[in-house]
Formats: sequence, C-alpha cells, structure tokens
Amino acid sequence: MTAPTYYVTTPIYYVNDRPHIGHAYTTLAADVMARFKRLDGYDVYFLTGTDEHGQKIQRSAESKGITPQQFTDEVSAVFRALAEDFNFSNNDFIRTTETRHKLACMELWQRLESAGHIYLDKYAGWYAVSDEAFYDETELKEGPDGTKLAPTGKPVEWVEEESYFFRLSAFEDRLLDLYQNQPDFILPKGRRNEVISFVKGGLQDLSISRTTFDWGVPVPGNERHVMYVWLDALTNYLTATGWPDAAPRWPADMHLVGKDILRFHAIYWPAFLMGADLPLPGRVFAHGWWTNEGEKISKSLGNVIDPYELKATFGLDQTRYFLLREVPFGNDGDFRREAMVTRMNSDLANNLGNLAQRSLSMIAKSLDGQVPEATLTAEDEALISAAGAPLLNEVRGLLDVQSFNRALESVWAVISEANVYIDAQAPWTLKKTDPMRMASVLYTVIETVRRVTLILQPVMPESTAKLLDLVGQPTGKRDFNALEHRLVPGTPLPKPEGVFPRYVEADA
Ligand code: ME8
Repeated sequence: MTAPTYYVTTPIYYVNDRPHIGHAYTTLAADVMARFKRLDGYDVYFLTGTDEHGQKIQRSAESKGITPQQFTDEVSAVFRALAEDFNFSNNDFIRTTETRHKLACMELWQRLESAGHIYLDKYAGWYAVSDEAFYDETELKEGPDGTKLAPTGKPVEWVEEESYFFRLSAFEDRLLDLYQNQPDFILPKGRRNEVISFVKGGLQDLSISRTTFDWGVPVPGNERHVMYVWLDALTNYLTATGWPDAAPRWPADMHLVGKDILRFHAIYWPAFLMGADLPLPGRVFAHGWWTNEGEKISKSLGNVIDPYELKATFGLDQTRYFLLREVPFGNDGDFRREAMVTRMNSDLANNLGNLAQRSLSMIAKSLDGQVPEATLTAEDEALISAAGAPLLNEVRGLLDVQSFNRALESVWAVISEANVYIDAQAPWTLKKTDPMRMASVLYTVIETVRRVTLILQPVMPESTAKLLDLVGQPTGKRDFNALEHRLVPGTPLPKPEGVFPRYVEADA
C-alpha cells in the first residue's frame, strides 16, 4: 500500500529583513505538522524558502550598494541557516531567483493569458512597496504628518504606468462557491468570514506587472514588464512540485500563513489556479501575530523578538513548546518572558521532566537499571491505555485543525494524571513495604512517559529523542506504531539524566 501524501508550505520570506519571531513561528507550525504526519505514516513534503524579487528587495540592495543578486544570495543563506538552527525538517528550500521557478512563473502566465484572463491597460493608483500591495483610495488612512498610509501603516506612493491586469473580478462567484463548498478552506472561521465579506464587497482586476524597475521575472513576450511580485511568489508552491512537468504532489494540503497575507493566499492564489485550470490547495490557515510584553513589535521601537536569543536563553525545544502552547494558533498572542519561564519550569521541568527523572532514577538505584517486571492492576492499565490510542486520536484530530495548544493541553492532561498516580502510589514508600508493587508502579510510569514522549516528538524533537533513549525505545522504532507495543521487562536502560532543565534567573 502506498503511503498517503501530505504537502505543507510556509510563506516564502522577504530577504530584506533578519529572521524574527514571525518567520520562526510559521515555519515551526509547519514543521510540527510535517513531523506529526511523517510519524503517522504519511509521505510528507514540507516546503519553505525565500521571496527575492520586487521593488522592496531591489531598493534594499541599492541602499546597501550591492546588486540584488548579491544581496539575495547573502540574506537567503541566513534564512536557510534558521531552518537548520531551529531543527526544521523542510524537504526543500526554494528561492524565487532559481531558474526552475522563473520557468514555472512564465508557464503560469502563458496559461492565464491564453485562457483570456490577462489584458494590457494602464494602472493609476496607490502602491505600498513595504507590503508589495496595491491599495484603493478608500482603504488609506492619514499619517501624523498628513501623508497617506496603507491600512498596515506603511507609506504608499502614487503609481501610474502601463500594466497587465488579471481579470480577478470575473472570479468572484467561483471564489464564493469555493468558500461555501469547502468550509475549512480558510481557517480560522473568523478570518474566513472576513475574506467572504471582502469578496462579496466586489473584486477589482489586479495589476500583475510593473515597468519602472526590472528585478523580477520577465513577462513572456514583453520584456519591458516584470511580473508583480505576488504572482511570482505564490507560484513557488507549484514550482517546488516540479510543475509544469509531472507534479504529483500538487495540490498542497496546507498553506500556513500570517493573518496579514491571507488575502493573497485565499483570494488571488485560488483565482490564479482556477484561471490556469489547476487543482486548488486543501486549506489556508492564517495565524495571529505576536506582541512583545504588550507592545506591537516594530523595528523602530527596537523590540523585535530574535528567535536566536530565545533559543540561547531558554533552549530550542522550550521555545518551540512555548510558542505553540501559550496561544491558540489563530489568535494574536503576547510574548511575556515570565510566561515563558513558567511554561519551561512548570510544564516541562516539573510535570514531565521530574516525572521521568524520579521514576528512572528509582529504577537505576533499586531495580538494576532495567525495565521492571510488572503485574498490572486495572488502574495501571487505565493510565497506560489513556496515553495510547485515545490520546493519539485526540491529538491527531486537534492537529488536523491546527489546534496546537489544545493538542498539547490534552497530552499534559495525561502527564498530570501520571503525576497524581505516582504521588498516590508512592513507590518510594513501597520500596520497603512491597517492592514488587513498586516495580509495577514504576513500569506503569515509564511506559506512560514513553507514550506521551512518542506523541510529543513533533514539537520537541531533540529532548524527546533523549527521553526516548532513556526509556529504552529503539531509535529505528519511533513512529506512532510504537504506541501499539510496550516496554519489555529486563531491557537495560541507560544512566538517567535530566532532559528538561529549570530556568534559573541569573543573579543581577
Ligand atoms: O509576507 N507575529 O514575507 P515576510 C507573528 N514574502 N507573525 C509575524 C509577525 C509577528 N509579530 N510579524 C510578521 C511575506 N509575521 C511574503 C510572503 S508567500 C507566497 C510570500 C509573519 O518576510 C507574517 O505574518 O514579510 C508573515 O507570514 C511572515 O511573518 C513574514 O513574511
């Protein structure tokens, strides 16, 4: 039987910026989806990369006095390194300056053109280079000094030039049908409703080429024009499947994006695909934005959250856990250092770490460091079973709607039960009164730890690998099938060591 496939993407990031929390956050969520699906038996393709064309990048390169190609080579490498440093398991890293991508863009353009969806006209209107987006006069607001600003707060400039247009207005009904027939095409629900009302408000044709700069994919047949950077960027999801050659991985199952770029993914992208007669992705999920200690994050305030600093201060897996546990994925969230420390110490060091450490050190000291022989009671069995198929099913269902925080909550419900169990059974007392019962209790605890650890692998790959070593789970057997087996008594265990350190504030 061939494995079912799963194709998940992140936005491709603009190379004009250092990686910040927003970049790490979306890619982390995609990584967890990808890792979970792999362990669950899927053939997974996980794509991330960099968005390298357009006026914004051209200007950034100019301001540094280097060519856009030099500039994008440098910054793209920084994003590639982020993927490695955060243990992201992407299968591919795409750059829009690659030949494979330019060819895919030109092919998509030609298909749209030959289907009659593209025409040449003149654009006159507002453009925000920072957003690489066109805005209607009615959407603009006034800045403090009387200048006009995009709804995102970014400055806009007046653009008047010859431009190709995509007949977006012709796709209104088909888009509304899509949202209707595929109710979870856009998640979360609140965002879906926003998109629906935007489309119902009427769509204007979209300017899809520019002539006043040249850092982009040339328009086939008219090289004075380069393609609008969003048409170019969105096509990356298709390029990476090998399209226009045989592309069995298309369509993507899931595009993960930030809420600010939902419109491009949920309106423009499906319209382009419909226009080219290509299958549509399964879902676009828009996550919320982080603030820092209650403040909007901005370079000018100097409060950008650096993912590397979080990793250095709290540890990589601790950071990964916090970001997904603290805030529902679709909501905005506030990064508070105090909350980070609490999660690290209470959930990880105390609840999970201590449970494992206590039981494994008793086994090392009193039971020859081997998986104990056990005679299990109904209560023992109940705890072990709760950490098996029912928990996996619950987590699977929650991850299928990107509810990372609730999935982690349900794992921690079982970890808490195991803590209540060990305290009630008090194996440290049984050591003197009933050593056989002590062995069964410790077996029950480490088997439960083994199970929850298997399920937690996608979120904390490094720490769970260490913990699985400590409970004697063979390295080649760590997919979810391992939940159907149990630890074998007599298996020798390595010397226990703590996996989840406590965070201790350095003395000022
Ligand atoms: O938009 N909290 O690239 P980008 C959470 N190239 N997420 C945040 C955030 C915050 N405070 N700030 C930014 C682009 N983000 C395009 C995508 S895809 C075909 C092209 C997120 O480098 C934001 O929502 O600006 C977006 O998903 C990403 O970081 C930044 O992307």
